[in-house]
Amino acid sequence: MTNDNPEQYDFVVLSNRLPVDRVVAADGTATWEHSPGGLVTALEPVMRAADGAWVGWAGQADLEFDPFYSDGIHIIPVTLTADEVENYYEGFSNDTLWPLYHDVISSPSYHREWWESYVLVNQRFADAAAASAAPGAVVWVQDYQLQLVPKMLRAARPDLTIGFFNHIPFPPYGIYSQLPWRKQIIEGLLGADVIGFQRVADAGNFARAVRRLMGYVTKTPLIEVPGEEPRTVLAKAFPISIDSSSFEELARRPDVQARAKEIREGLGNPKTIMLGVDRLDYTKGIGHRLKAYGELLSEGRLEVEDVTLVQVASPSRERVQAYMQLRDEIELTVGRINGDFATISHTAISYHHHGYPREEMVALYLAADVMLVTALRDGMNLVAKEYVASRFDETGVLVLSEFTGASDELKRALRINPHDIDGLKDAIVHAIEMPREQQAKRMRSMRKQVLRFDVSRWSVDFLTALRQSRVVPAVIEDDDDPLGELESTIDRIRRP
Ligand code: GDG
Repeated sequence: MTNDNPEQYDFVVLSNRLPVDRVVAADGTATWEHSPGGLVTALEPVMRAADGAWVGWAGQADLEFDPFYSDGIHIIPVTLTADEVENYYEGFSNDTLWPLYHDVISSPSYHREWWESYVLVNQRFADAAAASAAPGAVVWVQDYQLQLVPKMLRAARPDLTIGFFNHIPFPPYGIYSQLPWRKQIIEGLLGADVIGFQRVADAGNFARAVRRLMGYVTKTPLIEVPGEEPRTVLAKAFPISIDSSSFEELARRPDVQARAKEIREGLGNPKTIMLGVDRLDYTKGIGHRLKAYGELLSEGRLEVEDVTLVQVASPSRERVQAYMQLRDEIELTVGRINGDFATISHTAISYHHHGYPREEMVALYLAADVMLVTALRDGMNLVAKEYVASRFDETGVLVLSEFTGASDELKRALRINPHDIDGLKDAIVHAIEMPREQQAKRMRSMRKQVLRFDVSRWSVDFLTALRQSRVVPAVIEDDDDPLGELESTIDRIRRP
C-alpha cells in the first residue's frame, strides 16, 4: 500500500496545545513561534526524520487556521469555540480531571455539559488525526485532555498503531471511582496499543481500575482486551525527562553564569539562596513551603540577613476559580512574611508572578544553593531535573517531595513529605547546613541519572515499545511500512 496523499503522514502527534504560539505584532501581522517546551524538544528529531505532523489547538478560541509547515513540523490546527474552551478545557480538563487525578487536593467539579463538550472535542481531535494519518501510521496522543481519542481513532482507523502518554498521575481506584464517566475514560484509553505513565504506581492504579470496572485480565504490564478481535495493551511506566545536556550547556555559558552572580548580588549576597519554580498551581505545595519558611524565620532558626527565598510562580489557568483563590492566598502569605521579617536591605521572599526566558531560569538554578520542590502530587516535576542538570559543579541541594514522579528516580535528594511541616523545616535547615562533600556526592549520583535518562531516551523507549506492540498489518508491504521507517528513524536518533 503506497501513500500517495501528500497531506497524510506516517507519524502524527496529538496534544491539546500545538507546539507553536501565534504572536501578533503591533502592526497586526501574525507569526508562529515555536514554544520551547520539553515535549517539542523530545519529538522534534523524530518529527523531522519521519516528516511528521502535529495536531492541536492554537490556544485562541474561535479562530480557524489552515494546516501549515513550520520548522520541520506539519502543523494541523484544531479549532475550539469559546464555549468549548470553557467547558472542555477550563471545565472538564482543568476543573474535573486535574484535581481528581491529583489526589483531590482541590474538589473536582462534575458537570454533564462539561463532559459532553469533552466528548465532542475529543472526537474532533480523533477526526483530524484520522484524516491526516497515512495508512499504517503511528499516532501518539498526549495527556489527560485527550483520553477518549485512542478508542475513537481505532474505530475510524484500525490500521493505525496508537500510543497514549499520561503526563499527570493516574489516581488510586478509591479516588478515580468518583468520576461519573469512569468507564468511558478507561475504554477510551484502552483503544491505544501502548499506554505510558510517569510512575510504576500510576500504571498499577490504571490496571486496577481496568480490573474493577471492566473485569479484564491484567498480567502486568499487559492488559487483555476481549472482543471480536481480542487485543493486548501494554500499560507501563515511561518516566519523562528533560533535554539534560542543553540545560548543562546553558549553565556553562559565561553570560548565564555572570547573570547568576548578578542575581546573587541583587539579593544582597545572602549566605543562602533558596529557590522555588512552579506554575501557580495548588498541586505544587507552594503554601506548605511558605509556611515552613515563615516558621523558621519566626523561630529564629533562620535569619533574613542570611537566607532569601526566590519564588517564581508562573501564571497559570487564571480563569479557573480555584487558581484565582490560590493566587490570593499565596500573595497574602508572601506579603505577610515579607512584612514581618524583611529589613530595608534584605527581603525574605523575592516573589515573581511571571514567566522568564530559559536563560534566566538556568541563571536562577545556578544562583540557588537550595532548590525546594514541595509538590503535594506531581506526575514527574521537570523543575527538579532541570536544577540537577544545571548544577555541573556538583554543588547545591535538592529538597524533593516524595509525591513527585521525580522522587522515584532522584533517590539522593533530601526527600520530604510536604504535609509534615516540622519534617520540611528540618530538611530545609539540613539542606542549608549540608557540607560541600555531601552535596557533591548526592548531586553526582542524581546528575548521572538525569544525564543518562534524558527526554530523547524517553521518546525512543516509548516509540520502541509502540513499534513492538503491533504486528505490521499484512496489507502493508515491507517497503511501505511506516512502522519500519519509524524504527529506522529511532535507530538513527537513539544514543549509543
Ligand atoms: C506537567 C505535569 C510533568 C515554569 N516556569 C517557567 C518555565 N517553567 C517550565 C519549567 C518546566 C516546566 O515549565 C514545568 O514542568 P513541571 O514538570 O515542573 O510541571 P507541569 O507544568 O505541571 O507539567 C508534570 C510534566 O507535565 C511533563 O510530563 O512533569 O508532573 O504536571 O520545564 O522549567 N520555563 C520558563 N520560564 C518560566 O517562567 N522558560
